[in-house]
Amino acid sequence: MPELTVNELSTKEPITWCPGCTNFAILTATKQAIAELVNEKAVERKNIVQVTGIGCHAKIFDYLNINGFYSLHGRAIPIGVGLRIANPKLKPIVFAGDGDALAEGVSHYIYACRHNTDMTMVIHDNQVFALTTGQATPTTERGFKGKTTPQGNYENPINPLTLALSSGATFVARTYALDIQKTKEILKEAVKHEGASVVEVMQPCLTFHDTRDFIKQHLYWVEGNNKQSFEEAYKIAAEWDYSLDPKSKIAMGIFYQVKKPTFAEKLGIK
Ligand SMILES: Cc1ncc(C[n+]2csc(CCOP(=O)(O)OP(=O)(O)O)c2C)c(N)n1
Ligand SMILES: [Mg+2]
Repeated sequence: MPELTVNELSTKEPITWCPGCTNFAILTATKQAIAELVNEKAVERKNIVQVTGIGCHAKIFDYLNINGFYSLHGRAIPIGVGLRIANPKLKPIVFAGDGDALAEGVSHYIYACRHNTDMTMVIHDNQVFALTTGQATPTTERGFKGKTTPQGNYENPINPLTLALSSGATFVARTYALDIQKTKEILKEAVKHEGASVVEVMQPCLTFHDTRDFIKQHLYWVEGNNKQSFEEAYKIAAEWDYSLDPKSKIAMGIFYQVKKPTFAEKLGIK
């Protein structure tokens, strides 16, 4: 079989993200990750299924040339669970927004982690509802002025990674969209992992929540840590409270990876 190229994973659809959108970087990292996984025979192209919700992130569906299911806002995760259970050969990659996965879809997020469903959840975290033009989501910092919070967001953010860990996810990572190489590597490990993989990709929205400078200045990479320790992973994941506090330290990398029975294994259908 000839090598699968990144070009073959592209479509001819005109891309409607804003110029410079950090989703372009996620698309590039994803195409590179899939090409390498297929060429390394870790997974067959026909078995990778992308599932998206609705939002700016979900437009990736039109630009990524693999099988897929373009679902509803807040419902990408249960579609991924259903695909994995109905056809155990499939490797779903769910692309969900922070609004998608943590507001309307949060019960599905918790349960996919709790069941340890063998699939990858890529959370495009721009800390805003972008497609609907700039409202606060569960990860938006306190004080953010948007269309639904003109006097400033009065809630504290939900941390998607401590939530994933405490719900039972067995692979938990955070990355920065504009580091395409690191994002590609983490996505590959997430897809290879057997169990519920959560990859939070910080992807500042240039139009409604542009935190590029803040995130770049405050991030650091966790390398070679003890990925088996739940307590250590929880501590690293909880370090940043999603605020724009100048003292913030934003850990990036794979925080946790353990092997536990998957949903399909527990159901005896693998
Ligand atoms: C069932 C349903 N609820 C709400 C909406 C409205 N809606 C569409 S996109 C969107 C915001 C998406 O935000 P997020 O998931 O963070 O993705 P982003 O656009 O930031 O990538 C909302 C609320 C919808 N289309 N369908
Ligand atoms: Mg969003």
